[in-house]
Amino acid sequence: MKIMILGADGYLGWPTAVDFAFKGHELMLVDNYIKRKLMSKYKKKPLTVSPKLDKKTSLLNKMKCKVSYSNIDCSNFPLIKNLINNFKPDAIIHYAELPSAPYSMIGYNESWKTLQNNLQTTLNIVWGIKNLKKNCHIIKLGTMGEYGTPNIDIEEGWIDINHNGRKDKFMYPRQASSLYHTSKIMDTDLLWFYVRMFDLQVTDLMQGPVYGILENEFMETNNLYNTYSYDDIFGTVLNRFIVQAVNNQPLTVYGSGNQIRGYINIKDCLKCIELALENPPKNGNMNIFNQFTEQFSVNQLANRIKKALKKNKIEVTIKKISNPRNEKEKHYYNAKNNNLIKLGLKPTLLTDSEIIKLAKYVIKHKVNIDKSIITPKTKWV
Ligand code: USQ
Repeated sequence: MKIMILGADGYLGWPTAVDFAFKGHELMLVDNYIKRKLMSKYKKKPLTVSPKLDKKTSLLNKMKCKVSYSNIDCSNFPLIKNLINNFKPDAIIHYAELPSAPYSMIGYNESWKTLQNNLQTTLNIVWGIKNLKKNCHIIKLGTMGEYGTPNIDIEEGWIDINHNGRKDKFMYPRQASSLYHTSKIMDTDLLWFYVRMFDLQVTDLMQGPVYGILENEFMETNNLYNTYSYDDIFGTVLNRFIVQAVNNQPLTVYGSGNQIRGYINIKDCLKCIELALENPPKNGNMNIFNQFTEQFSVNQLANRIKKALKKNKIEVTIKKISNPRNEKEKHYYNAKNNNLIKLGLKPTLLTDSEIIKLAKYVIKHKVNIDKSIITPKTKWV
């Protein structure tokens, strides 16, 4: 297939590109390095820095993969429209969004940048493929955070409602707890509107926090690991906890630690993208899949890491700190995730050996850890 990957330099974009390139797809990778620029603006560094896409694509092409790249801003309509017109993709994987809840809560400029970048890019993709190719499947990364933490079970995208004796199917209610997550709700709405209006094919993947590093020979041999962030703005909880554990710092549990989320290993995340690609909806339909494999609280997560690393003689301490976020700390949480499993996903669970494997990767790069970028500084209110 001809596939465009938007946001191809990122934590998920780059491993997706490697995975699909070796599976024989023809790829157009797109990134304007906004995440690298923001990380440098806020003085944050990932655990390892990989080269930019020019170097990475030339290494892939040496392996007989068919990959090109373009350094453009997807929120610029003429640029993305031209690229789509020239490449004529069968599918677009849309990761080109600012993905950080803390970043979106820093202040007015950051909240606007998140909204502007994320929504404008989604809108541009819709209009970019509208006249060109109705059968271009848009696979969009959404988030479990769109649903928030409701006091009822979380369905996969849709819910049947009986009201005053009548019945209809609606999008499951959404109620996020950061501006970033709210931008993803708006994205979903935008796509669903255009699916109905323009007969598009869209899959929206409601993903929980991802963790890990893709184990891949090509990436390991050439030192082209995906960007593993552990700082307070761009790092997510599990990856942060592993760095803190390896660096002998206490795991920073926010508030009571009873916040429950659905987690997924990066390996499974790539498999989900592949399953979404192989199972497009019919035109005028939207697939919504919940993309996580297991759910647990922050406390359970911290304790699992502590227990697993003890086996490797790493003594982990856990410290509850005042929650910088405005989120429910005690809540019901029961989210469904049957769709991707029905399509063939075999979950990789967070076993002791997965934790130890990840810790070994972090130990290998321990000299790069910057202790000063871990403590949370952005407060929601
Ligand atoms: N948390 C801690 N300690 C930390 C960091 C986080 O207790 O050091 C807590 C947070 O308060 C929150 C939970 O862990 O309750 C998850 O936080 P996170 O930073 O791992 O994830 P979040 O900000 O929700 O966002 C991340 C990604 C985002 C993705 C989302 C999936 O940045 O792009 O959409 O995970 S989900 O959380 O399901 O919405």
